[in-house]
Amino acid sequence: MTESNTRVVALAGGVGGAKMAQGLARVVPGDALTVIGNTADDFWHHGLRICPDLDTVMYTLAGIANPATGWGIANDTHHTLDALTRYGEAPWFQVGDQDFATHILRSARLRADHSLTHVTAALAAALGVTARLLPMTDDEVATRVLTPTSELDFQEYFVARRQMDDVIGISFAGIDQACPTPEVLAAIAEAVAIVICPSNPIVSIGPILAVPGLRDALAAATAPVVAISPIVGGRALKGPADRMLATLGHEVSALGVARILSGLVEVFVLDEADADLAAAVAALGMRPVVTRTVMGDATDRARLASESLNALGALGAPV
Ligand code: FO1
Repeated sequence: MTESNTRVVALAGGVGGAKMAQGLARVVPGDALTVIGNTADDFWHHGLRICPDLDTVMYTLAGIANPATGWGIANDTHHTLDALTRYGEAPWFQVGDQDFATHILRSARLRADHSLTHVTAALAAALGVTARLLPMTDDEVATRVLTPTSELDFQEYFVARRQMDDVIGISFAGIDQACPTPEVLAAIAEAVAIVICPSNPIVSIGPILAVPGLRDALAAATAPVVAISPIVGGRALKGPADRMLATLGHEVSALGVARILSGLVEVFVLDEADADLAAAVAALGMRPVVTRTVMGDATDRARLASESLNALGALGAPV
């Protein structure tokens, strides 16, 4: 179906990134696909290190993600959360019992001085994931959300307060000291195609690009870059990206996303609903590709993946 030496790197956030990664995994065999995941949503909770975006991608690639939410594990139970609640803990962050196992093992191994890269690879392999899943960095980075009244931890904003606050600023604590891993740099250097998944450009792709050296590595890569818009018809398919773009002063459209990524991207994929923006995208120096970007089932995800890669000429023959 594809050339055996096709090495594809995808930058991904949570649910949208995971769907795209699943599509890519259908057309790029085994470890020829590397997914670099956002870790700035990660946090410590009940003494455990939780990595929501890495886990969302991992569970999706393993075929065990909860289809209703996109995150967590399908048919998981919540006995542990219920027991924690009995002890007086507020159950604002819904971790299922099987999901807890992931966080318990990851935390134990991190405390035993394994790197997040190493731990993630082991967990993903145990779940049968053949694509390589890499955290953007092994260092702790934390997205902080500035609202008109306070500064919030990311999950406090996203989950506990249900994204109700206006976001007037975003920062990534720890980012200046964070290093891209050798694995991330090697994957980018060796790639034949780089895909920026349809994830929130501010808080999912933003932190990945903010890791010192990572943007330069992408610019220096020989592989062309394709980005897929997470905004369709002026609205985010999932999550608060549209409202965030607005309150941070960006245009709330696929063109607004293209502007954020300009200088980094050769091909920009936008939805048929936004075909009228193609000329403005082209004026930014990117080749626009107009197609159906709303991903339904696995076949749909694979179609969008192969169209995106074909637009870069990354696949030997159309798939
Ligand atoms: N998102 C929610 O909206 N509510 C939750 O209770 C929740 C729990 C959760 C547990 C594990 C996990 O890996 C992800 C979880 N998410 C939850 C999703 C996640 O926090 C966000 O979607 C991402 O951080 C944004 O990409």
